[in-house]
Amino acid sequence: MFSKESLFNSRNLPGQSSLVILFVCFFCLFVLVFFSERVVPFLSRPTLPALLLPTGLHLFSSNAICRYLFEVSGQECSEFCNQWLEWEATDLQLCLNCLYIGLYDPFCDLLPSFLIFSLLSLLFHFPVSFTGEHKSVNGWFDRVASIHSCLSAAQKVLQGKGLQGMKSYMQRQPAPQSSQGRNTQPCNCNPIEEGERAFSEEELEAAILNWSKGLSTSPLATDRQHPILPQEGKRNILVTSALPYVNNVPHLGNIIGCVLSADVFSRYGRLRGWNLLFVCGTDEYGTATENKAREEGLTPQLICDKYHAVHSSIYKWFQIDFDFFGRTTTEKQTEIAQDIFWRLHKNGFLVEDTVEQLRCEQCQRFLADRFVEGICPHCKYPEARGDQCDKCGRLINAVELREPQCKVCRQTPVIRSSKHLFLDLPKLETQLEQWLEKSTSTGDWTTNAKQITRSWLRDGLKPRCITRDLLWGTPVPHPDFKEKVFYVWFDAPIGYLSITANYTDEWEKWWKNPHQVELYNFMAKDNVPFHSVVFPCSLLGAQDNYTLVSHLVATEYLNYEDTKFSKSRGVGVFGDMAKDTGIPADVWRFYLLYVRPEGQDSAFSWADMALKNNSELLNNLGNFINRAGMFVTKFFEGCVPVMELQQEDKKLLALVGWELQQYIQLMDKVKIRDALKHILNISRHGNQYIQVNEPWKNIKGGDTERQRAGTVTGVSVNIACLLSVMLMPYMPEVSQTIRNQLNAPQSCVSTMLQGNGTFVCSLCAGHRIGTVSPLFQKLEADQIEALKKRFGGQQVFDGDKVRALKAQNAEKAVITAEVAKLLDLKKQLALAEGKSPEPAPQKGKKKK
Ligand code: B3M
Ligand code: ZN
Repeated sequence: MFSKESLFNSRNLPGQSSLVILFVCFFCLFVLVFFSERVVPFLSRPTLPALLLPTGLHLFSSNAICRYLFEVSGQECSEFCNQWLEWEATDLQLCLNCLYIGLYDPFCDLLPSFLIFSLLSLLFHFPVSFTGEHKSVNGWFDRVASIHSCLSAAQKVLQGKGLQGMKSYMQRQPAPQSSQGRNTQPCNCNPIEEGERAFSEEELEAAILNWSKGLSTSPLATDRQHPILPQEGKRNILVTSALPYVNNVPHLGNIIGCVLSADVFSRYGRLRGWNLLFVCGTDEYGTATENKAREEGLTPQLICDKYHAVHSSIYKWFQIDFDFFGRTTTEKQTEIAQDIFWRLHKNGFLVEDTVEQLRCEQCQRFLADRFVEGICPHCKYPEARGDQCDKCGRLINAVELREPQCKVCRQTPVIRSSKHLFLDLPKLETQLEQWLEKSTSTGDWTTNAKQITRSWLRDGLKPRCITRDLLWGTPVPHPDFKEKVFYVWFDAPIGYLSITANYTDEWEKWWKNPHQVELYNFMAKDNVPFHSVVFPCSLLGAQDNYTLVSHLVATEYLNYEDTKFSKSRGVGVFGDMAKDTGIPADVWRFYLLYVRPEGQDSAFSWADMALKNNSELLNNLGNFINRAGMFVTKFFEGCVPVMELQQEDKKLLALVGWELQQYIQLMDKVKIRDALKHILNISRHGNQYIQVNEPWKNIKGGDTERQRAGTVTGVSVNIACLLSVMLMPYMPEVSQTIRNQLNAPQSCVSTMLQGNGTFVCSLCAGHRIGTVSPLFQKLEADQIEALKKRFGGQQVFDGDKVRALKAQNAEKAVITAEVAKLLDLKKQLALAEGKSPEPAPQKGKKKK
């Protein structure tokens, strides 16, 4: 699969000889772009490189040209060279398209040159120096480097950060598509081409036929009746979002990866008329919760109660429309998890083994990996953790630590053997593979989900320990393991079932009904193996006709600016902070979905969010909808005028209809980010249409002109109505506001998203619209700068947060926790600077 990352992947960096080939490709491209000013046959503009052959034929593809040049120079095009040419055609070109979109405005004519220049300098590690027969390239480099627009573009893209800058820049660009053809994959790459799409007479006729169908009379999907249960003859869809850990406030990356993506898909599915249930809840067991409880001086149950409420309110603010948001610490969880356990036991899929662990006698507990510290057996670093050393980075088995200490009471733990139960994955492997083969080939699994799963299987499955020596967990019911609880990753996915059971007693109709139910699991990629291998094995081994995942939808990672989100460093925007920014939830949703890490990592950036808000929401979408409504209000006393469609209007109907169909195809495949671009395309077409037809001028003219103004206004306001429908999954509040403003009939929602998508005239002549007002607000540069400062992570570093908490009379435990984090950070900083990590002695306190 194509990935922008591949360009920067060191494995893909060419060796010396292939660099020459690569260089030839670029160089040909450059030469041809710059020296073929003439317009050649089949082209309307001199924009493509082309080579005129002695036979009079033209070669357009730089790839073909390279092969040709090889040919005429008498050189063999080796297998290796072919590989590089193929890479150029499949990966590099897509990358260039991406860059092209981002840079397309500022210095259009210099772009090809700049692209070659920057790519070469990156690949060859600038400054470049060629010798021998390629020496003249040096001069070209120098010349391009001195062109002002190239330099400023380089600055814009690379921001002085070299490769890293290029990478972050590309992450912010829209995902490339593999083809631009209308009948193949949809593409949103090239804004110039959009208006030029040609439609056949039949296509135009079909568009008008759809338009004149009007709204369907079929009853629209009314309010949901709970409990929602599978129905015969319907598409029964069960949607889950990975269960967020209760002890953390989710950050934007967590939100887009799980609940928000699942929410958009669920809302869309309901509009499509599918019988859909969307469940989620907090994942509450495990060491992390026990830890947090100790930190805050509360019981684990109270911690769960407190943070479950925090999660609920964050998701409510983000308008995540769960059918049920539960939790894993319930009786149903115990009941179902223990039932699955006994079934696995009875069916012979559990094995026993002895494990050596550290135990603190004083605290009376086994020390999970992060509760013990000691000297690293490899590098002697004194503060290595039980699972890993932060200095040398090596993985450690806790029992290998020298001079281990319990992190809570500082006593020396002892080594104890303890019996544990393991899920016998090797024994289930064949069954698993058979099921995977079917599920991945018939369902919509994201590429990363398939890859990760494949790599787990390739390495061979090993038995996995499903028990832990902890207090806070679902108890293991087996008498020989009385003191133990289930490991969180055995327990948590069972949460999907128990949460559904807390929603309805008839939960088995969803979860033991593989023939009637399609299960969609939404998650970030780090959760994939548990959902594609471990949990399915639990269910397969339990042999009770469980519903297994049909579509595993995993996102890549969302970065924060150029770094990672980090709770401990206070870097990034967390769910509870988003509302304090004053930016509406729908705008947050829009931007997160716009940069959804779909197919590749992406980045949240404040500047980019402001840009997308101001350009896409305000100037494009909002502007179009507002103008359409205002024309009706101002020129036609609030009533939709009579429309007499001309050829140009018909073309627009066809074009809008086509965008709608792309949207539906993509959404059906859970390509949420790609589908969003088609909504924005529609309003772009709409703006262009208004711009060209100038209804504000025509309205002042004679009858014909006035009629034209009416048609353009009527068509536009109908497009606005369609947009409100398409926006529903993404921006539910804005969508509703638009329909209120247009006084749109409810049935427009169900009509337009049925089948392949039909753009119908839903606001007919004479329809009275409501009061129109602007939908979006500009995000100002200073506002964004202030927000960026606030969330950049500095607040923890400089102690602001601690001071602020003290000023607010925060709970002592909260302040203590923050102080601890601050000290820890200072220590890390000192270490990073090569200083002694010892914190400065504090007044009146003795160090232990
Ligand atoms: N709580 C991990 C996570 O939030 C875990 C997911 C459970 S899904 C069953 O990344
Ligand atoms: Zn202890």
